[in-house]
Amino acid sequence: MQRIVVLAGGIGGARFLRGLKKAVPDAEITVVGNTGDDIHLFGLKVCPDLDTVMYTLGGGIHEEQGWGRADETFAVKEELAAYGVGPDWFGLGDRDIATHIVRTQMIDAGYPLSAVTEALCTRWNPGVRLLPMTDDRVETHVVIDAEDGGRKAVHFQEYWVRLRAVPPARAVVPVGAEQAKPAPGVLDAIASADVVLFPPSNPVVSVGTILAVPGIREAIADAGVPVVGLSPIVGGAPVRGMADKVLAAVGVEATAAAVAGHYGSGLLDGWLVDTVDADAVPEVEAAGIRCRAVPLMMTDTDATARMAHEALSLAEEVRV
Ligand code: FO1
Repeated sequence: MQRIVVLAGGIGGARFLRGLKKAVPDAEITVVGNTGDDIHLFGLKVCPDLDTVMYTLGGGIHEEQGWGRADETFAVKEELAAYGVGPDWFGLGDRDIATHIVRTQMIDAGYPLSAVTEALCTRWNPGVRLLPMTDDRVETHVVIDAEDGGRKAVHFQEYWVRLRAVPPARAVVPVGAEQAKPAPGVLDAIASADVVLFPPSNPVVSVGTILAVPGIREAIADAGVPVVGLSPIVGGAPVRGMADKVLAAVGVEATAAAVAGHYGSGLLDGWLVDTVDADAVPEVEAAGIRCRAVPLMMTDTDATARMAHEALSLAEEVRV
C-alpha cells in the first residue's frame, strides 16, 4: 500500500486531500496539519486548519466558505455581542463551538492535541490519519506597521480576518516553533513514507510553519523519497487566500517559480505549475527541481484528483 504524507494548511490543503483520496482510495495518507493558525478565544482552543481538514474530509464543511460547519448558526456569537464581549471579528458558529469545547476539555484534562485530534476524528472519519504538526503551542504572528511609526505583532487570525491582510506584512513569526517538537507519529510517518506532497497551501503561514518545527524539514529532506509540491500561485496571484501578502514578508515574489525556489531543491524534487505558468518550467528545472505544467485549478473533486495523479506520477519520475 502506498504511504503518502501531506503537509496541509486549511482550505487549499483540505480540498487537495479530497482529490488525493479520490485519486488513490487505497493509499495510506498521513496529514501533518498546521497549528500556527490556532487561536484561544473565550477560553476555547480553536484549531482552524485541523478542523478545516477534518470537516472537509468528514463531510461537515461549509462548502462555499471553505471553513466552519455546514448549516451553521451563530446564536452564541450574537449573545456574546449582546454582552459586548469580543472579539467580534472572528465568527465561531454554534456547531463549531462544540468541537472547541470538546477539544478544550480534553486538553484541560491533560490529553495532548494529537490525542484530542484523533478523538475528534473518530466522529468525522476523515479517511486519513490527521496529526497536528506539534503538541506544543505555536502561534503565528504577523509584524505590521504601528500607528506610532513603529512596528507591532498581531496574531495571524487578526491579520487575516480582522485586517484582511491589507497592511503590508513586514515579518511572519511562528512564535514557539523553535522550542516545539514534532507531534508523536509525525517523524515516523515521514520516515516510512513513499512520497511527501506539499498541496497548494500557503507556503509561508501553512507549509512554512510546519517546516519551522525543528526536525520536520530535516526528516523530509533525509527521507530519501520524492517530495513533490503544487504551486498555490497561478498566473502571478494566489488561487485563493492572500498568500502574496505574506510571501512579500519573506522576500519571495508571488510567482510559481519563486515559490519553488523558496522551498529549494534541497527539499523539493518535483513541482507542478499551472498551464498558464508553463514558461516558468525551465527556470524551476534550472534550479534543480523537476517541473511540469498541468491544470491546477481545484474546480471540483475530479479536477483535483487529476492534479493529485499528476503529482504522484511526477513523484515516480523523480524517484531515484
Ligand atoms: N475566516 C474568516 O475570514 N472569518 C472568520 O470569521 C473565520 C472564522 C473561523 C472560525 C473557525 C475556523 O476553523 C476558521 C475560521 N476562519 C475564518 C478561517 C480561518 O481564519 C483561516 O482561513 C485559516 O486559519 C487560514 O488557513
